[in-house]
Amino acid sequence: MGKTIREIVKEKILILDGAMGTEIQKYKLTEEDFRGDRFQDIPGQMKGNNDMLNITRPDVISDIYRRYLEAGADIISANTFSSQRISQADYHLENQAREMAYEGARLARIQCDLFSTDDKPRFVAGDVGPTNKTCSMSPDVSNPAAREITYDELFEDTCEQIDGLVEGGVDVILIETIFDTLNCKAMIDAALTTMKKHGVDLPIMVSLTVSDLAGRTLSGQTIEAFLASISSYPIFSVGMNCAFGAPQMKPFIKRMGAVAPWYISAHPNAGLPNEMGQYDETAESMAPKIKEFLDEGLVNIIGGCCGTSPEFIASYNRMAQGVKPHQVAAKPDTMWLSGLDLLDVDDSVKLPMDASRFVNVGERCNVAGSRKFLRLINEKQYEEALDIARKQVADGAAVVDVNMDDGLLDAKVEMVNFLNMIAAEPEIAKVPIMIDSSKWDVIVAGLKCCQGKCIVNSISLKEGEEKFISHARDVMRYGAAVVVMCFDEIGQATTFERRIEIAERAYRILVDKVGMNPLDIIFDPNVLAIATGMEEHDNYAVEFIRATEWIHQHLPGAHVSGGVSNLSFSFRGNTYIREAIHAVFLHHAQLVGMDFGIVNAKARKDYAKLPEAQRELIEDVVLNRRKGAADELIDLANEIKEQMDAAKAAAKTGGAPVAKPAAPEWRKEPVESRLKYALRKGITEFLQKDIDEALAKYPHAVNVIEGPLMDGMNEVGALFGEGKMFLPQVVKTARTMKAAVSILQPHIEAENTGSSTKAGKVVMATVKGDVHDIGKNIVCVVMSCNNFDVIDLGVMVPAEQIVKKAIEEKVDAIGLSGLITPSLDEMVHVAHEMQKAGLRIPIMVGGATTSELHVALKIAPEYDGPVVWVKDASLNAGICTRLFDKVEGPKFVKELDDKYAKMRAEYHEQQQKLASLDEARKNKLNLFE
Ligand code: THG
Repeated sequence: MGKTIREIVKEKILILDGAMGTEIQKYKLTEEDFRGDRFQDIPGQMKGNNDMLNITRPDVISDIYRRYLEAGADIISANTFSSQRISQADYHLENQAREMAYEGARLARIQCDLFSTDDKPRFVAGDVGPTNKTCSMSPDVSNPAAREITYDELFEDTCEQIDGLVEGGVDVILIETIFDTLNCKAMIDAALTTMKKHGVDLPIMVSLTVSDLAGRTLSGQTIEAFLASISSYPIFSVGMNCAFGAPQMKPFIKRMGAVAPWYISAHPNAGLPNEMGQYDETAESMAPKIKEFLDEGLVNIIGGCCGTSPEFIASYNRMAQGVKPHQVAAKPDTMWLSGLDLLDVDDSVKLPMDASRFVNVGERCNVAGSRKFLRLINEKQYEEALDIARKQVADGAAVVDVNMDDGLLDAKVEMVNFLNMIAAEPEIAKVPIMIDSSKWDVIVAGLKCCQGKCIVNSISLKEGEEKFISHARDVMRYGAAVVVMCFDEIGQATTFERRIEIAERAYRILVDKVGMNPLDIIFDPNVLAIATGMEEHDNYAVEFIRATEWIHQHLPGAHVSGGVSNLSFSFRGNTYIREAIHAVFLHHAQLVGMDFGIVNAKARKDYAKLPEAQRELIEDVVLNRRKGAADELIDLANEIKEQMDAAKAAAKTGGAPVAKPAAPEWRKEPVESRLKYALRKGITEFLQKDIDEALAKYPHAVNVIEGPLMDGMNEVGALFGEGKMFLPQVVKTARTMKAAVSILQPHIEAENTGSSTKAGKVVMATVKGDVHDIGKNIVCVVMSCNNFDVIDLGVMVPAEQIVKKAIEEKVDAIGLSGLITPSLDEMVHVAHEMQKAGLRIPIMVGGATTSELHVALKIAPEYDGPVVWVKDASLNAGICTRLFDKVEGPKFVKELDDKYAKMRAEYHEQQQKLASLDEARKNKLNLFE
């Protein structure tokens, strides 16, 4: 038996293969090749469905595998990137997905076995792509809670794919090109579940792709937040693929390698495709860039993505010989949580604990803990409910607790809806979520909505060990941390002894039986109300604090939390005293190891600033230092309340004015700046007021859109381009734009009575052969927000259909989108068909591989109407507005024509220069001939 991949990776750098897609293109296959005999009757186009070739042209796929093996690849990734129902639905081939996965793996197995030797065993990686759908973002701008796919659907379909892969004989599961961590989590879950079913334990490789210079995923997470999200899974390696190119990827791989406790992989593109959709890098030009990864000890596994070929891999293989692999980072010794950002809960400091390490968990998004929140949820005023979450984060909550347990609410529906809404609010979504419910199905439903690493609140032994273990396994399955309440079969622990007895028992089960990381455990030793008038309650806080100290000292790694506001229930209505009690309690509990607390983040008082006498008295009560203190505190509370009520009454009758909170700086700017700012930050609160003001200033309502609002959108586009904003923020600005437009709508309608108020009608499509639609969907959203009537034809749309729809609907323009290289040719084809059909409406072209040069050289010459390359999603609306304008439009078209003519001339001149250099070389003088 040869060595396993787990053994070999310790000895050397493993070589992964290169691109599949760009290799397939070299075989110049036809539609017939893709269809084979079996799939003659399937409607639509089949070409481009690469995974289909596993069934219809196994010879081609085997040949590519063989060539990568010859080049020295240790790992061959099966041609199964899209062998799952979700992607195959675009080709009406859902039911063939599993067969594609199985065949792709089987063919790779055969080739690898042919090449395997004892010295150099070859491995098959079952390749799992991210699908073209995202679990974390809404496809619908007017409904941020909507999802086009759920965790469960993705899980089911990936299970089927991995089932095929395992049966086909893979050695590794490679989940790659991850742009949404929730998709990734569902896929890891599917891999672990399916492997368990088959009784195998294959290594899981995870490979991320970042989509902006800020180093965030498309769904907005930083690299570190992503690592936290997957930190509790048994992963083999983590790394990156695709992205921009090797040099741009390097700093991100470094960041990963510095903290991730797994092997590191990198398989970059051969650079970014050029204006013509080709990859400029050659095996030679890539070599020094890859060499840096090797020399600096950054990787354990190296290979190629789009644009790389067996030649590249052969060169990587040569360079990697004898090079020392990356030294895997130690397991983190701190707790990692995440939202869009990482929350590293550093508990390495020795006692007494530094209070700044204390994690404030905002308590207010709790229908049982806030009357206002309950009312808002009941009345479905979600925007205002979100404000509560946003304010808590602004006030210092590092985690937000969400609880929807109310007899009259459907807690599960409300939890899912609210968490999905939070996901669209970067200012809230940046922090981790604590999912709080006494119903397990509500917690699980919540976990399936969050891409970050959440905290489950809570599990306990109250229903026995079996339930406890099963819940704990779920916590790990969904990659979360957990609050463990000190409850057991007997009931709630109220004494020191019972608290620590339960905590120790739970700890041993979680760590020894379930295999949970102790750092992911937060004990809650029950904060119970004191000063209730019943003597047996007087020692509750003292015993909580003692239990905290014991847990901190005896259960290594574990954290301690508590619902702080419970403590002062006897003083309801007297916020001042309540907060003073909390401050005293937290001071003492923190000193002995309480590092989390569910609190009212806004109302937190500073222990050191309490008046001396008050503090003494409260300390007597909290620490139960003397009899009668509680009664005195009740008297003091009443006194203070009277004083406060009197002060309030005085203020009302013209006494000392109550100071209003100062307006934030940006509110003092002129109205244009305010609108732009609101748009950029996604703040809707002042829109009505500011728009009213702008309406008085501008001659027409539409000027407000064209002026400040469009300026704001352009600014957003620019910031996104520079990596200073990430996608969820951009989507949020689009929603704000929509809100602004809907305020302006009635004014615009009133001004031009009779005429259509729509800015124009546009048909949008991702062209045939391409299934990428995230960019296009954003354009659709931005356009509709700007009052355009948008007809979205979806993905894989043939030219004929685009032309037909454009004529039928009498649209004013069409938008073509594409991400992959072959889409460039398809766009030329669409332009040609539009020309033939006599259309002359503008064509807008956008997407990652498109470029202005390609438009000038290839598309525009096919078509007599205007063809505009649109650099960013946010620019479409502005461009259309200009194009449709009677005065501006023709000017713009003229500018375009001139610009393209110039670009063509320059390009040809350049080509000629190159050609003549070539010629010159051919004609070089050879003295030795
Ligand atoms: N442990 C864990 N989770 C918990 C608790 C705990 N979750 C819920 C609760 N206890 C913590 N959260 C709150 C939230 C609010 C209040 C108390 C605890 C509170 N609210 C005001 C009141 O009832 O007087 C309501 C004020 C209002 O309506 O505005 O005190 O212990 N793991």
